[in-house]
This record gives sequence, C-alpha cells and structure tokens, in this order.
Amino acid sequence: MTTFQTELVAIATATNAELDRLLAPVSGPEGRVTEAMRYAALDGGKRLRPFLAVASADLFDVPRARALRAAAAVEMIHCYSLVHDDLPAMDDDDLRRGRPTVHKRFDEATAILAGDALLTEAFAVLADPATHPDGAIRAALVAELARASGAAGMVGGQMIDLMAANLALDDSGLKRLQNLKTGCLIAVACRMGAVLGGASVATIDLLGNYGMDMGLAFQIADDVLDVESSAAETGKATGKDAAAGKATFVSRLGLDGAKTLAHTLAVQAGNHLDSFGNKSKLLREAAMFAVTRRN
Ligand code: GRG
Repeated sequence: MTTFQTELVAIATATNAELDRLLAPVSGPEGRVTEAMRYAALDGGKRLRPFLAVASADLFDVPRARALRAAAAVEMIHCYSLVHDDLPAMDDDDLRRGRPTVHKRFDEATAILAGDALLTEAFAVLADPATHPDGAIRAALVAELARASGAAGMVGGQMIDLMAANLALDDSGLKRLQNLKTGCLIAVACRMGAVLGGASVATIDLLGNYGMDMGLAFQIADDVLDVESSAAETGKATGKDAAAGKATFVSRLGLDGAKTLAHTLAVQAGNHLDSFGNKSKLLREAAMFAVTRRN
C-alpha cells in the first residue's frame, strides 16, 4: 500500500471509532432513530471527507482528537445527505455502500428522521468545547459547515440536480451544480482543518480552492464510474445518469474528455498547495486518488 492508502485506512478507522463514540447508543423508545443513524454512519464509505479534514489539520499541527471531531461532523453531514438522496422522493435507490439503503432497511419516516438527526448532531459536535477551547473557532467551524451544507451549497446543488432535466444547463451551469452538490462539502472539510489550526483567511482559502478543484475532479470521476463500473464494485446502482437522460461531464465531453479534465483538475488542486511544500504530499495524492479510484 502507498503512504496515502495507509493513511486513508488509518484515518477511516479512527473516524469510525469517533463516530461510534459520538453517536448515541440504541436505547429507549427513540432507539429506532439512533439505530438508523448508526446504520447510516458506521461501517462503510471511503471516509474521504474525514481524511481531508484530518490531513488539512495536520498541515497546522492540530491535535488529532480535535481534527477527528471535525472529521466526524463533516461525515455526519455526508451520511445524512446520502440517506436523504436515496429516498423515493429523490434518487430512489435500494443500495448504498453495498447494503440496503436506510429507508429499505428501516422505513421512509425513520430515514428522514435519521438524516435530520445526523445533520443536527454534526453542529452539536462542532459547538462542543472538546472541538476547540476557543469559542470563536468553534463558531467559525459551525458557520463554515452550515454554509457549505445549506441552500448556498450542497442542498442548493441537490435542488438544481433534481430540476436539471428541465433546465437545459450549459457547461458552466453543470459545473456550478456539481460544485455546489459535491464540491462545497469536500472543500469545507479542507477548510475546517485550516480553521482548527487558526490559519489566516488567505490560507483557509488556499485549502478551500484545493478542495473545490479536487471536488469537481471527484465528481467527474463519479460520472465516469457511473458509466464504466458495476454495482458490485461501487456498492451503489450505476448507469443511472444515462438512464435518467441527465447531462454529465461524460455526456458532454465523452469518456476520454471527462477523464482528461478530471486529471487536469486533480493536478490543479495540488498546485494550490505549493506553498506547503512536501507537507502537502498526502493531499496531492488524495487528489490523484479521487480520479483513479474504482469505487
Ligand atoms: C439530499 C441534501 C441532499 C444532498 C444530496 C450527496 C448527495 C447530495 C447526493 C448523492 C448522490 C451523488 C452521486 C452525489 C455526488 C457526491 C458523491 C459522489 C457522493 C458519494 O460520495 P462518496 O463516493 O461516498 O465519497 P462514500 O460512500 O465513499 O462515503
């Protein structure tokens, strides 16, 4: 395994332990929702966003325990978005991370509530003094994650995606949709590492720019996998974009064009980190992983 792969696994393992500790146990009459939250958040996923939060925090020598709380918070938001995206009212999927989706394993109402509770718990984690002793830093983390997740970020992107068939998006419209839906959350994972490290606004923005380029590369690679890969490899349904007649980077540029653009963006992402020198090696490798992964 490369250093990057070893680190990705190590951070994923530590994130799982953190999520297990932070999520309430299954108990009492409300235990069904905590069981669904744990089902959605534990056991599975590449944990790329937690990796980015921790690797970014490492640039500023942030204590690992603090970085893992930010990592767990961003993963809770990601997991909530997957649970809601899979609902019949949205993408209507039966398979996620190689297992039945939450509404299939439980029911729709429980899936909605589990998503809602993962969303709100993420902010409770960030607001807790264990995340950082300085209240201003905690408030900045909450504001960053809220902005990236809401109507100006991921939720906005999802809204555009749901209406995309009727919008006749041009290339820049498609890029904006993907930046909002996927890029903002990936970028904020990187930004939160820098916020935890007390970095300047300019430095936080460098990490954010890395994240936005890497996020777009990641999404284009996802479009490629949707065409080239199978459910057995990805753990989720594939071929859905073409079946839905959705415009993607693959439908616009062709497979080779999409792969070339993803690679160019991954290199461009790394270039934002030049000033960190060799310290940013893992993040550069993460950008390459985003475009070469098989799931
Ligand atoms: C419902 C508010 C709301 C938002 C949904 C995340 C999302 C937005 C939709 C999921 C569908 C999709 C293909 C989104 C693009 C981002 C993406 C590729 C998500 C999957 O992320 P991975 O590959 O998943 O990191 P794992 O399972 O590895 O964590």
